[in-house]
Amino acid sequence: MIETRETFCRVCHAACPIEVDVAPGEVGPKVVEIRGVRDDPLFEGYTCIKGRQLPDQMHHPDRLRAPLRRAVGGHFEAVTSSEALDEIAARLAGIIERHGPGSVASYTGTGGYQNSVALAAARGFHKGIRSRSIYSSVTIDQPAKSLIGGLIGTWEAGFHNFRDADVSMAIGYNPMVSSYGAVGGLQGTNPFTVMRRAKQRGMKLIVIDPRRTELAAFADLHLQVKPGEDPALLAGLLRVVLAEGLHDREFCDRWVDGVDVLASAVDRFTPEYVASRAEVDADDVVAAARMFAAAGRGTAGTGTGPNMAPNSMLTEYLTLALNIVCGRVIREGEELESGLLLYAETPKRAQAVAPVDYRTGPPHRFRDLRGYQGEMLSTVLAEEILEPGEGQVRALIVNGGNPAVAFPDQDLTMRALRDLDLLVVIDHRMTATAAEAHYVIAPTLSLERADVPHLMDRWLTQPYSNHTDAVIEPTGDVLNEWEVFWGLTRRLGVAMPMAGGDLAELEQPTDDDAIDYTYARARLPMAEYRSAGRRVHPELAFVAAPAEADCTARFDVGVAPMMERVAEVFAQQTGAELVAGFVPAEYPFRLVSRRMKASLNSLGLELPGLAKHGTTNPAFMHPDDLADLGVESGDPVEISSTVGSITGICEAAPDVKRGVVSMAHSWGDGSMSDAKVRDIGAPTSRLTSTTAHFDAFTGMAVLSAIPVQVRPSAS
Ligand SMILES: Nc1nc2c(c(=O)[nH]1)N[C@H]1C(S)=C(S)[C@@H](COP(=O)(O)OP(=O)(O)OC[C@H]3O[C@@H](n4cnc5c(=O)[nH]c(N)nc54)[C@H](O)[C@@H]3O)O[C@H]1N2
Ligand SMILES: Nc1nc2c(c(=O)[nH]1)N[C@H]1C(S)=C(S)[C@@H](COP(=O)(O)OP(=O)(O)OC[C@H]3O[C@@H](n4cnc5c(=O)[nH]c(N)nc54)[C@H](O)[C@@H]3O)O[C@H]1N2
Ligand code: SF4
Ligand SMILES: [Mo]
Repeated sequence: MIETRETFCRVCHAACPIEVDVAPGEVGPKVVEIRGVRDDPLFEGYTCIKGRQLPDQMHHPDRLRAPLRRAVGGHFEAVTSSEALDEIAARLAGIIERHGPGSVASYTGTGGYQNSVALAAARGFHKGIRSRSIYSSVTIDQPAKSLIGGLIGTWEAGFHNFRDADVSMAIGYNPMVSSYGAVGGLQGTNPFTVMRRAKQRGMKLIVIDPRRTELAAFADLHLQVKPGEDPALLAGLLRVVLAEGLHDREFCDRWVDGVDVLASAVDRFTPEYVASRAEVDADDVVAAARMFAAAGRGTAGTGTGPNMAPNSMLTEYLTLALNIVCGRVIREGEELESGLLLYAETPKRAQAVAPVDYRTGPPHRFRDLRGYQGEMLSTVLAEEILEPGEGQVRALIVNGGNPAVAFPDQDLTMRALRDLDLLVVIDHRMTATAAEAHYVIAPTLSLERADVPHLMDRWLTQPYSNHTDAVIEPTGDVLNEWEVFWGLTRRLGVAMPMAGGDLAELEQPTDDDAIDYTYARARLPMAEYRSAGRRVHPELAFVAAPAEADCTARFDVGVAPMMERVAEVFAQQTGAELVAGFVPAEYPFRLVSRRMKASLNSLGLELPGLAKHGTTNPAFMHPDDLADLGVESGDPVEISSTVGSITGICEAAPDVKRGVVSMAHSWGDGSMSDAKVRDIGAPTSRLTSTTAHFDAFTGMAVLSAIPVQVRPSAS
């Protein structure tokens, strides 16, 4: 008998509501099929190919269903979870005694982020043992987004919504594949339909991307920018807007400092200069600026592409400056899209919040970098592991992540992982990182746990709740991520402070206890959130309140460090000059990052329904570039940066700009060899360096627009 239960997908952050058909199986209930929930007002039945593999993922024969321990001979042996946690706790206690609490680190990756309590549990554990060594993938994703308010300021009520935008400028993101978008509306929730409707109501779309992406196919104007030249292009757009007086003067007078400083800093970025530098048409630069400025509503926003390219903090700054000088903020009486139901309520007044120094986190031992917002930088973790001395990291708990292939600088990362006294990995797959571990803990997977859509809560276009119970009982000796951290704090005899109190005080907490403790300050109290089910709450829409009469806070679009950067950009021939060792004639290509439909970072190849779409991360290049190199689709090419080389399998792609290699990350393994590239791909992280190519503000390594050379490969 098949029973249908409702929940939401958690393969990626988008949280698409789904119906799950469950049938009795030999060892327990079995998920046989999933479908999108047609009548959902936001998602309208949308699912993607990854979500549709959930039945296979849940019941995969190779799925880890019990913990593993590295035995004396180096192989893995079975161990129960309570034995594993006993042994791990004992080893952590010894490490803390020898090296101090800061020597114990955790890294929460994309798999952890998909569980609404995993990062909070890791934070509670760190508080309990008094270790600040908390890391997550946020700091190798778009860290400029978290920090930029510290330079330019913010707006309490936020920037314009997508739902009534007249224009949207998308700089290096592709929601049609990634379900990610700088604006709500394109984050998950049926992006193709949402975009078609937006176009029907007359919204203009400007896309700035070196690839003619699935999003660019909808664009009124696509600027196929040379990778890494976004700062020059944005300076050029700002010049047109400011020189032609297209900005919102009234708004600027009341709320914005530095407009004249910015105007003179960008004055040299004429359309002709920008055109030659960014390899776009000068007329298109002018047209894009006018199209954006002429619209009454709508914003420009960036994605991972430019956030991973050189000068990412400057790109983010100039993008926000464009929104700010055009006054694209929510005004008094206007509605915000998301109800932010899971987060503590804060005022939403139509007023600026002045920039505050963000360099306040604990210092790293390297490169004058600091942690922020309660986390340390993943781009510095390998050095913190390898460098002896006070503060050295000796134990690492990987909470649903795969640093061996995802972290920048693969050589350094692999050395660091192998140098650890203790590596614990929580993952249902034997990944390249798990292969290095002392213990691998088998987690429950999404359909086996209660959850809330905590990432989407920020981006949903209406106040929307969707708590889910587990839809099937797990089989095997599997633990929810919170249980790992709770089990360790209990054994170590320390507290596990979370928003709702000390979870370690509870004798047998449930998933829902962990949720209650994590979201104790939720605007819609968790008991109500839970009983509301999947529902829109129009009555909870935020309406921007009036500004305080005496509010003196202002944006600053002309801060000195950023204006200096603008001058530096002008002094360079190309953004690639920021990459140490760059020589123009030797590195004529730029390798850019991209997402692919049938994988989620390193996840996917193990599932037949995804692997049939390809078992390698092709090096997509323009057909004319392939012809010039004398290679064809399917041929191996050697791709070398200033720090390393990989073998890629090239594939002709007319949608890729000439001179560009477009390639997905987190493929391959930790062997540092690409002998199996056709079967498992190759990690582009080997072409990157955390120490030589990074943004001084965020510590972000250059992971896109990487200068490379491409040669036919002998192998
Ligand atoms: N060169 C280059 N490098 C990049 C990027 C790039 O564009 N270019 N992108 C960067 C970005 S944006 C990110 S976010 C990082 C990704 O970095 P990571 O998040 O470290 O990498 P993933 O491969 O997503 O690892 C997630 C792991 O979680 C596991 N997992 C899935 N579901 C669950 C679960 O329910 N529980 C547990 N415990 N585990 C689960 C998966 O099996 C997988 O091994 O990579 C970064 N690195
Ligand atoms: N299917 C799928 N979905 C995913 C993921 C996945 O691996 N697969 N990963 C998830 C994760 S971890 C994240 S962080 C989000 C990311 O979500 P997005 O930011 O939307 O990621 P991408 O789809 O890679 O889009 C980045 C775009 O930037 C462009 N680009 C690269 N370099 C430059 C540059 O220098 N300048 C400009 N202007 N553009 C550039 C690329 O061509 C690409 O089209 O996606 C998430 N969703
Ligand atoms: S977009 Fe993300 S949440 Fe939605 S079905 Fe695909 S993997 Fe699942
Ligand atoms: Mo990411």
